[in-house]
Amino acid sequence: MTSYSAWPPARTLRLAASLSLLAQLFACSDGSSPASPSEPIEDGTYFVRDGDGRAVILRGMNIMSSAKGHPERLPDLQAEDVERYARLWGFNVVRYLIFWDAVEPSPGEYDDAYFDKTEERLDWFADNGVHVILDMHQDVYAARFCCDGAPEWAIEDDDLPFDQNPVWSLNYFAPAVMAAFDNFFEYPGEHSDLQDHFADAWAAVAERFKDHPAVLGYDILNEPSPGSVYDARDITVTLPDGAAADFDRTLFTDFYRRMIASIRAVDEDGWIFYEPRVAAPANGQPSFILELEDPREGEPRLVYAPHLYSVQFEFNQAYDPSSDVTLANWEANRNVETSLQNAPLLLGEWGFDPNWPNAELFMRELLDMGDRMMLGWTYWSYDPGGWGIWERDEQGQFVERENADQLVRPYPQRVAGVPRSFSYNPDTRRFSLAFDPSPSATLPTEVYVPASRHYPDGWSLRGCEEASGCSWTWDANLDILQVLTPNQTARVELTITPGG
Ligand code: IDC
Repeated sequence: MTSYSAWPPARTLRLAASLSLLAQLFACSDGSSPASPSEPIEDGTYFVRDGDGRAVILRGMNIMSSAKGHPERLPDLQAEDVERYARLWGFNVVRYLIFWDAVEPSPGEYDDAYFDKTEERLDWFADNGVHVILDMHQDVYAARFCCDGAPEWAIEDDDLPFDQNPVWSLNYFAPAVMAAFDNFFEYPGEHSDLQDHFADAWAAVAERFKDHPAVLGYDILNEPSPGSVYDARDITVTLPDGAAADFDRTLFTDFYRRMIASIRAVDEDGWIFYEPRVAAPANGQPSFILELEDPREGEPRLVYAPHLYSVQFEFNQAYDPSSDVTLANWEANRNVETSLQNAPLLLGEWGFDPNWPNAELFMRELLDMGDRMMLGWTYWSYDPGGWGIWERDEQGQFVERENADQLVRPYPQRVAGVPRSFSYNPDTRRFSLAFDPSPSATLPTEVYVPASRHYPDGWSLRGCEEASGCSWTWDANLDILQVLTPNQTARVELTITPGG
């Protein structure tokens, strides 16, 4: 990662308490009407940038849920999956799940065998030009409580009861789970050693992987819960003067500051991703984390990485565009928070079952929003079937599902300047990108154009005229359009339309 600028040259890159409780929750939700969406982000600093200063738009998936239940916490993944991921779908990033219980199985002892096996997988991503965000995953604190995350020794649940709820996410309300989070976040507190261990575990991970060519950075903790202040209403709505908001501003912000410091002590260069608390923010509600600062020298490398899950869509297992305000709320609140945080955005998780009524419409609206906000995203998840874009046939072989054609679409992977807007219309297959070229750029702007998938009769490019000093090349193997705009200062507006 320190050698991020040594990344292979562009042209070699190949890349649910019971249901009734949930029903009550809707009664709690006033759906709080969205603030008017703010302007798209225009400040050039709100992008992850590569070693050449190009803005990088990150698109990919979470790999993978299967690791949670695996005895060694490894994903059901082979090298060939990674090659297909990059080549067939044009993804350039992965949010790769790692787990505290695998990293630090006993206090202060890190599992080198786990690191070695993780590295083997990271190599596959490097071989295919895919950036990796190491996501310290947890769901419901730990494996003991249904799901995944902390090691056994790091569970301080005050011996409170735990009765497993069949809906995994409702186990956050179990007294034992709430106590475990309270004890983890209270700092200084009786169990401060838990956070100290977690900070040290992150330092160990960063120390081990900071120089790995695939590793872009670290996602501090998946969907952290505020513990006992987490109220059923917090699933859908966040009140600015409520206990959850207070948690954001105090214990939660402090926690992030501590973790950032710990990672920075060993790695000055990796990008650090941080998420809002679990549930309501993903449902479009605000987060109240205070502004975080990056102690590194130079430009900050912090990325705000919220999730997006419409509780209404998931509960009804159908999308109702006339009443579901999740997307609009999400866009409005994230725009506010992004300017407060002065950080780029990455939508770290979103997903749903493609068979739910109106799933296609929801995906279209979300993808359009993602382009409008120029954000990176990682879909949940790469696992076959379910919400995924592929499945295994009876012989166990890979088969793409129909929703792949929707998820895979043109996007600018690297922009040699300040991206101003981009969009793709799946009906007309028209893609457009506007950016202000950087006069010092030597490497090209790169656009992923899934040619055989979306342009079987070819495509044409407009807006790159020789007379203005623009030139372009097409890499048919990688489906990458490279556009060079040396010495150009005027805004570049590229358009791709079907037909040769
Ligand atoms: C889900 C998996 C599911 C598993 C559950 C608990 O899809 O098979 O039983 O976790 O481990 C999240 C979490 C993510 C969830 C995902 C989908 O970060 O781990 O995966 N989700 O429910 N937050 C909101 C949704």
